[in-house]
Amino acid sequence: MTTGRKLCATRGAAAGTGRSVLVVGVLLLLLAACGSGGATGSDEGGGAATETLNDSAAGESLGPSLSDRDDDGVPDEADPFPDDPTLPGIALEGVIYMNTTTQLWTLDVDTYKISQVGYFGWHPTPYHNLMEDIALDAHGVLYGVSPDTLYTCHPGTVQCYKIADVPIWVYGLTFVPKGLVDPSNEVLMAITSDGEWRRVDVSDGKATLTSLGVCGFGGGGNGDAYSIEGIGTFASVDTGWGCSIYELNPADGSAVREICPLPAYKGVFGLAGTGDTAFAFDWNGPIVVIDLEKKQIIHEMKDQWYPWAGAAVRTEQHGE
Ligand SMILES: [Ca+2]
Ligand SMILES: [Ca+2]
Repeated sequence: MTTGRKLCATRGAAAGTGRSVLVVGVLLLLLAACGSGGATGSDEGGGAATETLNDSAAGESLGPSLSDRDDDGVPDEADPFPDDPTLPGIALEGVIYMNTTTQLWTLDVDTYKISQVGYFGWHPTPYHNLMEDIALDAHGVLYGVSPDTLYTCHPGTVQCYKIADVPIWVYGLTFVPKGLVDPSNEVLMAITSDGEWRRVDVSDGKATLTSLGVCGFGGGGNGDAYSIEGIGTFASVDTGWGCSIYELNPADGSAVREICPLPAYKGVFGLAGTGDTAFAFDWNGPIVVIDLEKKQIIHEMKDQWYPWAGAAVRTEQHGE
């Protein structure tokens, strides 16, 4: 549905109900103990999982426990399925994940090779939904948002399980490391159709989206954002004449600096990165590699036509 809505040049008009804002704000307690970074086996899980994220895992402050009672590498507080060792699955470290509305892909940050992981499966609803964007937490738990639902998705089987209803259309989804928005918790943030930077909190299967400010400089809807501990928070912003990559203040979404305008790209709906490198994924297919320090494009991949809708990378990176 309305697959062109996120085009930078048309976002304002395509926002539909205008000021209605879809923000998914899920606060997850993410403790420092990151898992081993193990690969997500595609043969894992996806089976008889709980179909809705329990509230204890999403949105509520829990005690400072490091317990991982199902021993799957995801602490209970961050585990949507704390008694199921097959879910939620752990994403690879040092890998960019990106999505179309129907498929999950990965990008090797060294070789730039892209690989299809698979088609999203939707639970409990049997019908197809459309994935607007994805986000990864510090533990490698993958989340995704459709026009009306927040999911957690196994990054190997690509089966998605409903967490909460989402009241506002989300364009971009990212976790922000602890200490930036919340002093002790990692926080899920959304960029909504009106360009607001919103915290996502989940309770009783409902997502509440609380605006912390306007994303970027307030120039309308935006594409995506990512945030990595010790590196920064970055977003693709609609400047009105094309997209541009900005560094954001994660506390309120305001622009810290413009890094690299991308006037040739009108639909950078996916943004992720590693170290000093950002990867911008355009709705029309191109992938643009940007050096954040040199503030310039260092590589462009224009030979593919997958309609990128979002991207994600873990908020903690080790040994990169
Ligand atoms: Ca666990
Ligand atoms: Ca589990």
